[in-house]
Amino acid sequence: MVITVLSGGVGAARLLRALSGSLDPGEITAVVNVGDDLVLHGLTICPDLDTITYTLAGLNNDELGWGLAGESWRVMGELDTLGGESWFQLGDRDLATHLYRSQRLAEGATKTEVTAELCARLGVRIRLLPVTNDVIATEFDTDLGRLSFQEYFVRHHHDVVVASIDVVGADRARATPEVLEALSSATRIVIAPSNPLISIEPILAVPGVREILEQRRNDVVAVSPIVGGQALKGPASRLLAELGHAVSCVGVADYYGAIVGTWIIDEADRHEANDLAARGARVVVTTTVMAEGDNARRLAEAVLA
Ligand code: FO1
Repeated sequence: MVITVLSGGVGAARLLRALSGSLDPGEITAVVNVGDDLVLHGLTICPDLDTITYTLAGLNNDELGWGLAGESWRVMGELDTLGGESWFQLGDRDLATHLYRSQRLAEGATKTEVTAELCARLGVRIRLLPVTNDVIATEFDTDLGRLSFQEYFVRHHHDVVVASIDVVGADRARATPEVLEALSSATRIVIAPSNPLISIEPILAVPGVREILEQRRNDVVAVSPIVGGQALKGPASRLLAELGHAVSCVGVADYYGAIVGTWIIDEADRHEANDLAARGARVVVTTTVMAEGDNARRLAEAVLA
């Protein structure tokens, strides 16, 4: 079985790690969101790619949920002294990744190539593919005006009212040939339990991606990011509500539209199974909270079953 997983950050990283316990990592590809990417201090930073890379390499900082374990912050301290921008924290170890990536991009390498190089160096065997090598940027219209992704997420702690979200540049972006091939040839396409509006949407918004999922709906399995009527982490619940969607598995299913053949939902949301089935999807009920005990393995088995 060859599987391709549409992936945001932490939730996707945990699912990929669980899947690699049940399947040869060489048979797993992650198509990763790059709408959160930013250029800061002249460096290109790719948070979702790095969260997945570090998690699969066993180097992730579990306390923070981003960055590297055993991190130190001396460069940020100096930058702060100099009056530089220090609201987006880049650890000393993490900075090496951004330096390496930025230098390679300046030499003409693509994001896809740099990602493969970083994964090879860190021993990550799952193939990580940025959805596009073009620049796309998720932006928010808020009650504080237009905000970039990380201004919204980190600087304002996603604590502002959002009127709309745009993935700037997505309509002109080209999915890489590797991404189109991974989606077309996979036995199964999985949508990770990442934020539908800000992690999965920037992937679906790149021309060609949604169309493949529509055509292959029977082979698409989505893991619900909603458990017990709310998102486990981050602003998904609040954003769904603010943008007029139900905060439920059905709300996410209606947002995605006709691209999901099978929904995997948590026991806590079992009462939604009939409504999901009425939308033409098969429904599998299991325990989806991967931070707890044996659940990650059980979830991986459900995805692969
Ligand atoms: N998240 C924070 O809450 N504060 C930070 O200072 C921060 C820095 C950071 C640096 C590198 C990186 O790869 C991720 C970082 N994140 C930080 C996480 C990131 O903002 C979000 O988790 C993702 O973009 C959302 O998926």
